[in-house]
Amino acid sequence: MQKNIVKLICACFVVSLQLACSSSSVEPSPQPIVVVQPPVDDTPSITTSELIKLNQLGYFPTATKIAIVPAVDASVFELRDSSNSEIVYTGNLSSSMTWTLADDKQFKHADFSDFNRTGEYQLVVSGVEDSVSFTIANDVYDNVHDAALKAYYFNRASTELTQEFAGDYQRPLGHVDDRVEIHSTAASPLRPAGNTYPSPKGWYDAGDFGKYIVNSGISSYTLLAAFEHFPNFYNPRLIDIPESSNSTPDILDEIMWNLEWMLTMQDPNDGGVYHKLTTLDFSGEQMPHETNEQRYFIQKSTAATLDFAAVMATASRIYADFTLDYPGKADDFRQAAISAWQWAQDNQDIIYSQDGNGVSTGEYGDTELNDEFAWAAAELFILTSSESYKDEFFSRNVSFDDPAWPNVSSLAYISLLNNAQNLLTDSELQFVQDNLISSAEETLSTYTQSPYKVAMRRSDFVWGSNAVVLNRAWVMLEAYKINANNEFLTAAHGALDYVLGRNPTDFSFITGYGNKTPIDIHHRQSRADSIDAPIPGFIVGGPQPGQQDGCSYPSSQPALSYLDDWCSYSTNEIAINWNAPLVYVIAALSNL
Ligand code: G3I
Ligand code: 9MR
Repeated sequence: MQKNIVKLICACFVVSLQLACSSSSVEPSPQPIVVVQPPVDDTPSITTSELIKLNQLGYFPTATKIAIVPAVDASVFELRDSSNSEIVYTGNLSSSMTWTLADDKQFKHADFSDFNRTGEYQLVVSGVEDSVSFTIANDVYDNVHDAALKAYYFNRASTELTQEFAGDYQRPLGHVDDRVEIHSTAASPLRPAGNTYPSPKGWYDAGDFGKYIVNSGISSYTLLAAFEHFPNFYNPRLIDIPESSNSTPDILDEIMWNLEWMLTMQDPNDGGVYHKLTTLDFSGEQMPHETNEQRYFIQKSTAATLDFAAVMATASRIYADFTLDYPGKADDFRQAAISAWQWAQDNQDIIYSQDGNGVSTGEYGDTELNDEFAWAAAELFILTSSESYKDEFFSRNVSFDDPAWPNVSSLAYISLLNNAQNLLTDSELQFVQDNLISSAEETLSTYTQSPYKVAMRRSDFVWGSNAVVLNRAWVMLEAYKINANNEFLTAAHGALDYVLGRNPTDFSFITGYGNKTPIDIHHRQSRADSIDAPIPGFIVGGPQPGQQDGCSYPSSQPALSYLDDWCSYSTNEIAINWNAPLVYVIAALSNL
């Protein structure tokens, strides 16, 4: 106790010195007081087992930097240089607050936003274990960004992962997908049930080995948007994949692996697109090459066909600049998009449902297709400049909903804002901007009012909640492009801080990045290989109270209902549509 009092007096002295200094200066003080004196004793008695929650990787120098500190008696905090324990900054803790989505436990904020010197630091508060060591630097997220992108390579189907590119995670060739069977639900006169066709490549959807068009659609689009919006960031960027030596940016090589598969999901006879390519049931805890169940093309659907059309139209405009490595692809994508659109016009309401069809892999069922029509129309308008597609977009009159696999209206808005400003009338552009901004402002107000500084409401804690956090951040970043209000950037940054550790579970949710990260993820390769650590760079689904897997959770609270266990496929699986906004958000925060 005595030690704590000495420490507190010391810290208070520094705080008052700092206040005195800054109030006497005319200009705002650019840098806080530096005190070189080490504390008298740096092993305070710990009065709580709760940890300090902050971004375990760290922060950009100019970012808003808020840590969540359990509500101990202390009223001040210190930042110490990790290399020599020198106190480099002190500040006052906020008053106590609670978050109803996390058990109403009390906590305080430690805000060190105005400390912007690069280095390695720890946050120290009397009565709590010192925080993990974190970095303040401009390149603090470079490695996690590259790992999140490289994760797609690790989820490639139909290929061997060699030691050269996969290191310890090398694995033999699996899922060649050269003889995929037409399922009875997918039969047509020219492609009857039982016939087989090749459908190689693509990314495994998640921890399972299925390949699903709806989810591939939003995932591919989000990565394409990252490249299209930030080409200078991606042009020189290498992630060490087999195509790294060609002249195309690696991100586009990686996406091409999936686009080439998507093309094979279209029936060339009519333009319709199969909903998914999977086995009838999920496979066991096996490596890709150990599985041998028959895989099927399963039912054409309007949602899959429209998502396919949108992605193909987007890809056509982007790969038109990369004909050296990908000659003819932009034309193939364009044709594929147009014929898919045509099929959807003739088949406006073919919903995929697996009620009674004997298939139990992921459903990705969606009954509301206005947004899919609007998205495909917007991308085809951008590609062709044809007014009929524009009219279709506006006639669908879709509200702006945050990006998610069943809600793709926002993707149409985002493409129109980034690519069609010259093709729209002033009032059309205004309509598009207003819709995005009003949705973004609601999210911003959730952020502003959030005691945990994350723009999440109770209803946002669904399967894949971490991607909800990040997709909402993406919307903040699009809003910032329209209206350079720094609060949008701060809210987007808050989302990254949340998934990297400033959340009530104490986990950084990205495998291999942070001090406490998911180990036992629901990912078949990571489960079935003989390596303890999971493949790095994957973000897990995250907390949500549904607990659909029936595992034993530590809490039923929305933001605490998370389990780092293979059992927990509803919170601890990984998925391609969850990594994509992580990639986008880091790219955008690094460039805006
Ligand atoms: O549509 C309803 C909505 O009306 C309601 O308000 C809301 C309340 O929770 O639920 C909505 O349905 C949810 C649906 O996703 C759409 O968001 C379901 O409850 C929820 O269980 C469902 O979860 C999906 C899950 O598969 C189970 O089908 C996830 O979004 C989806 O990401 C996940 O995807 C799986 C694939 O099927 C298979 N591969 C792995 C992948 C990741 O786990
Ligand atoms: O492993 C499957 C996972 O990839 C899916 O996302 C999840 C939900 O569809 O289902 C998992 O498979 C489980 C199955 O649905 C029920 N039995 C247990 C399986 C996991 O061990």
